[in-house]
Amino acid sequence: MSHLQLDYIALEALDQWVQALESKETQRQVLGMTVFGAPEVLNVALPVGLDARAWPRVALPVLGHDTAAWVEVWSVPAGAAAVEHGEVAGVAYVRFAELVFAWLATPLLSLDQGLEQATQQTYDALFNALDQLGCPHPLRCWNYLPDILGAQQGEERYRIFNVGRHTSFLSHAAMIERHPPAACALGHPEGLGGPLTVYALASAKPAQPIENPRQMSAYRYPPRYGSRSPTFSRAAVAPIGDEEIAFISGTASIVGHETQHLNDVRAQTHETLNNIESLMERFRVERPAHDWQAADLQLKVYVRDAADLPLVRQVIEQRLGTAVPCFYLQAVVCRPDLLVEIEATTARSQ
Ligand code: 3EB
Repeated sequence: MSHLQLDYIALEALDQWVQALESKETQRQVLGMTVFGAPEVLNVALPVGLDARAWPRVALPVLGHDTAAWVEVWSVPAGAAAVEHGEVAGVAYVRFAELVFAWLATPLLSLDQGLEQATQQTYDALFNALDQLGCPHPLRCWNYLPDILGAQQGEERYRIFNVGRHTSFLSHAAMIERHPPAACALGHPEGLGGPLTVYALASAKPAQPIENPRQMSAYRYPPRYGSRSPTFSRAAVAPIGDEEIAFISGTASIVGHETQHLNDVRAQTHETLNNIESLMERFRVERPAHDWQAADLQLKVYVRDAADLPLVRQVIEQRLGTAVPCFYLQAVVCRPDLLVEIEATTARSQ
């Protein structure tokens, strides 16, 4: 039985699905979940027992599937002990053995409120909470913010976010041992808002970062992408229980540091998959005990324009087949010329 498992469940099926998950036969329990859907579903009550924890809810529309929301569910075995949940310094968490799912949503009262400071405070709070919980190693961070490409005092908001995040990472450099986690940073589509939402998986044991030889490491990007570089690794492999789990960061059509295939969503999807395949090759070299294959991934795909979904899906199915679980959301990628971004993990059920 896999130690950490990821499933995407349609909101309407969540109640029954969780009951089956917790049944005698399956004996698993929810470590954490995040709801992704159109804004009107984000206030919907979740099944009793799950609702109390105020899980992160992110206003990104579901694409290509007849559900109001995808619920991203991380689960762990129930056998050894029950998960423990609580809050430290404004950060909500669920802990199980050496693993923590933690989240916080920082309200941005107006779009010109100091995003840099809000981001820095969010990450400071997260890092301090993880440290107090004895799981100081973030494996994977997810970031969602409104109007990511908008400008504030002449500066792009994603770049302002990067300054705040960078500052916080620097002041916790000893804790994270200069290995940034795998990550992604996405914006709500135009007209949709929300707080700055950050959630993370963290561990008592550090992950090994994996970089992609086809891409410059993001933490080395030249200043033309902002005064402070984005702090994330292209991928990370984490020892969890007796398994190794791969977390592939948001991956896009970037070679070196430059966007490829302007205005060509089909070619951008191919290039993104080239980058993911290249990372899988690095996994095979650096962690040869495991046979890392793209077919074992499950994908969360962010498409900027809903109308591009059929082309993106066609390329993914052509390259990886139809058996790879694939979940599509509409989101704004953090460069205006990027049309698609794909994140992936190997934490699959079965
Ligand atoms: C890139 O490769 C595309 O800022 O955390 C991908 C993954 C991207 C994570 C982040 C940004 C982030 O630069 C964007």
